[in-house]
Amino acid sequence: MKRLRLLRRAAFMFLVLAVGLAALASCNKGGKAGVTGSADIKALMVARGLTEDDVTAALKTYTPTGKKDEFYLFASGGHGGNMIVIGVPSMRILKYIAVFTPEPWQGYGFDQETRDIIDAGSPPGHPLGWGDMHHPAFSETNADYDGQFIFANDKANARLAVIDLRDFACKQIVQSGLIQNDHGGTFVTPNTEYVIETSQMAAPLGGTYAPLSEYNEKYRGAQIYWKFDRVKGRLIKEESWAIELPPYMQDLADAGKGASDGWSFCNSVNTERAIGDLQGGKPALESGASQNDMDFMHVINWRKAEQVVAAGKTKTIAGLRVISIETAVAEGILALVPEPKSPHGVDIAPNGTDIVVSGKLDTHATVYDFNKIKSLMESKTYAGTDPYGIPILPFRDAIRGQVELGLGPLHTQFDDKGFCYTSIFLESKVAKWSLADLTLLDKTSVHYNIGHLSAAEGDALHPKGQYLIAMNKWAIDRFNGVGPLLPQNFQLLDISGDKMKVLYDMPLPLGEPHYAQMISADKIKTIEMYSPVGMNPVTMQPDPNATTTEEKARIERKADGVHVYMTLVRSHLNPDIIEVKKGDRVHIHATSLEQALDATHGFCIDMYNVNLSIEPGKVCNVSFTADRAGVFPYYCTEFCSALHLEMAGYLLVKPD
Ligand code: CUK
Ligand code: CUA
Repeated sequence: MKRLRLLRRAAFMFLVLAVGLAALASCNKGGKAGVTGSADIKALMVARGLTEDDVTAALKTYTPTGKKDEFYLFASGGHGGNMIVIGVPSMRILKYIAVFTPEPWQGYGFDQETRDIIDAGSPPGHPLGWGDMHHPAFSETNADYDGQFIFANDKANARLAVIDLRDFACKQIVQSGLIQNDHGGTFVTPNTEYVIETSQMAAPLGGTYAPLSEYNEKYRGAQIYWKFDRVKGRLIKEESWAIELPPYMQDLADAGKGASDGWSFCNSVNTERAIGDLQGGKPALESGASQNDMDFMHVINWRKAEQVVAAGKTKTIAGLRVISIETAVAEGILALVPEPKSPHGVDIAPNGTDIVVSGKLDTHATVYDFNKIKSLMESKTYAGTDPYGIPILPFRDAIRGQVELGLGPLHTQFDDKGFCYTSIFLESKVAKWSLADLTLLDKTSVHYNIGHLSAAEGDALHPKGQYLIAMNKWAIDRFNGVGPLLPQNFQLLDISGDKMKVLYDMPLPLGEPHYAQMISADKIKTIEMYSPVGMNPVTMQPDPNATTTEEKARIERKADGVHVYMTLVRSHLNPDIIEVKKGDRVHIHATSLEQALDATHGFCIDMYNVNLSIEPGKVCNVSFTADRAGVFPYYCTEFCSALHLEMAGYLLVKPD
């Protein structure tokens, strides 16, 4: 590993040199005879107003044509509902992965299979058109990213998505029916046994009604442990379960690793159980929820909870097995630890024992010691219980120490050298500090209002260091104006030296990313096409409606309508004429016969909202009712060949 890094460093230095030399060469071409390259670079720097720091940053990020990035960054797309894939250090956008929101380029939400994915996570009869993606999480093996899957939550509709990293496509969306929105998710256990989802706003479990006057008695939070079947690549609700939590506002969570494997940790705010009611003359939620000096971290022994579930000590709500608070207390699997003022992030350090919590209204990061928490629970050393009978551990005995970082610390990431990086929201800064001595080492400004940050594999067992992305909420003055709705600003920081250095600004104009995870590029093994021809991209199995050779292309009239078995290959669609009667149900089964890299075809029918993306070897199925008579051209939407414009045909809908 070290060797590889050295080699990479050497390659990088060579690249820096090569870029420098190339720059010199090109400068010299136009320059006067005898003028040195460095003089020309100086002139360029003056002309563009660049400092030496700028040029160094450029050399560290510039990625010439054909060269690839060292890392992938997978960022949540916030209320854009999609995931954004970015190459690091170039900060080039590689893909938007459609997840909770239909996306026409990928045909996502337009063919039957992907429409079914979105609908499967929608409440019955209420198809959802968007989601609010917050926290992506890679699948893990032994607490390190394995590059097979990535999960993400939809805070608005309490949904989880499964994305397969073979083809960068969403394969499943689930909704539990237990909770009404989620925030503490997704987090995976060290071998992806479970994907964890936690509610934010308390509500009666199972989606039933109770007035707010019964908030303390009837409203509840919950943490759901979704069982992941890695072979099938699916979350299995029947094998999943949840643990009921008090009506505090559960916030971020993290799964233990190493020494703390088998445990999970979840922050909360609003232990005051405020409900707002401004019209009723009560304080707003923001102030009602900020009265207590301490809120609570929930500590859950999920390995033991699993046994409680197996022993049948659960109640079933919305088809999910739920451990009640009483059972959790009786079984000793749930405890609370006080946390200073309105905590937000909870992050388990690579050593598995340090738990870093930052309070939005506190200036410190607090480092809890898992071993202390565990022995306090084992010896039943409590400072009291909360109104629901949950034991509260003594704060001072549970922590290893605190480090003063600044105003509004939020989230923490780790590197490969024992350093921590915490986002400081109110100061718009990143703080670097030593985990061993709890000392602040460096602070650098970012622009502006940083939320999450993401270091290379920075929440895994073996972080990679080197790069960090500051995910800034506000861009303010960084870019050319685009009207009142500004992009977010991702800033790339070099964290390989003693001092952090901002290298690059990247505007992100699609939703509001919250968290992102960065993975070594060599861990991602994508397929180049669907093979053999006729694959269903959702099941990754041969599609029963595939048309694997052009000879089999045909139109069949069946009891349920007209079935068109279509093939696409450069540069024609077969059949290229489809004749139906007004009112016919039409089913198109389109197969790409291509097996060439990047030879994607699209398929659309004008005026019928039919739009597919048919990558090499893929099958798409779409059904619609031909309810308007007329002549409707159809065509391939991807410029696939010189005769792409001729890749077209007619749908003729005869009037009755
Ligand atoms: S939350 Cu957005 S800044 Cu949803 Cu992870 Cu902290
Ligand atoms: Cu196929 Cu254009």
